[in-house]
Amino acid sequence: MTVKRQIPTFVVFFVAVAMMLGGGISSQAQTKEKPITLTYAFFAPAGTFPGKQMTHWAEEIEKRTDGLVKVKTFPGGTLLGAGDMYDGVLRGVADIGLSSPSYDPGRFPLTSGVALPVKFPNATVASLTLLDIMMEFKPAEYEPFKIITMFTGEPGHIQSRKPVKSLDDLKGMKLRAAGTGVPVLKALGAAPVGMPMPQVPESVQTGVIDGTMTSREVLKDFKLAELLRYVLEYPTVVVSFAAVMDKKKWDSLPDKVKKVIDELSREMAIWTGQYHDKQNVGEALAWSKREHNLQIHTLSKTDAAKWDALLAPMVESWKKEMGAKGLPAEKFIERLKQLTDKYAQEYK
Ligand code: DTR
Repeated sequence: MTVKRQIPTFVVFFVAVAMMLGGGISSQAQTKEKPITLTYAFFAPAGTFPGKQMTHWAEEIEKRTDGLVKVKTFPGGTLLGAGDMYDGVLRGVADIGLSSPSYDPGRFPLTSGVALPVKFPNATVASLTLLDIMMEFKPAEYEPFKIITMFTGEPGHIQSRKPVKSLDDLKGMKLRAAGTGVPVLKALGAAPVGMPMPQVPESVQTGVIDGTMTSREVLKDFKLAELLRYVLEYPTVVVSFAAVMDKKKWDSLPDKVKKVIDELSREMAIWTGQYHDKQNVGEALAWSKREHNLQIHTLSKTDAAKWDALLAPMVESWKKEMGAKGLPAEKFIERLKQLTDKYAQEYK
């Protein structure tokens, strides 16, 4: 009997000690924060400028949170592609997704206003204008998302298999653009096809398209200069990029992590614009001339004015179309111009 009673006492004692120790350890573990891992998906390769932006962001986040946040990047469409990126983020396939709202102007109507022919001088000015205007207007199209950052490339240029020197050369030419660039090509008389960037190299190779209209670094970064030997020096419209997170995921993050992400938002727009404007495009053009004898044609002033006149009505018809949807189109364009002028002074 006594033995029987002694054993439970012993057990009780050890259990009590274990609980105290365990309690101590677990309260220590509570003060030491649990690491957070964020997954970040992008549809194109890591070596392209939006991909470099993603890597840079991941490194900065890890550094600025003292390693509390780790970012796992998935470039090249390994987790999500251009078409399913934003829905994939909402489904929780990736925590953050980087894609191009310009591929789907129906879903991102107000963002499409940044892709009008408004003559941005470079990618940095367009990127800051895009980010600021979205922060100010807070359009419903981003309702389920937290915007991590936004940026654009330089205004698109026509890059083609055969030289384009006039509207006649352009007539009926099968040129690819992001969705928002399609009306531009149509107004100039080409036969436009809307298509995400990763499909372009194969479509050029198989002759589905005769060229593309986008930022010129793709000549090197997607090796397009092998087949597209001609560039027209006539800057058209930009393509926008948005990296977003699901809002519920965002709400679950600690305040200090949110603060780091928020402070990086604008920095990334500038960093990406500057890298693209000052290095990326120039290197691609030099490489394309050296390796593939790239030819650049410039429009005469009179012709450029003629082309401008063909594109000008797009702004008014966009305003009408968006106004009819109840969007603040007038104010948007007015503000877009103010911001462009402001940043053009700063980033030449
Ligand atoms: N969104 C592209 C623009 C583009 C230009 N360079 C890259 C690099 C990686 C992905 C996309 C792009 C367009 O469709 O024109």
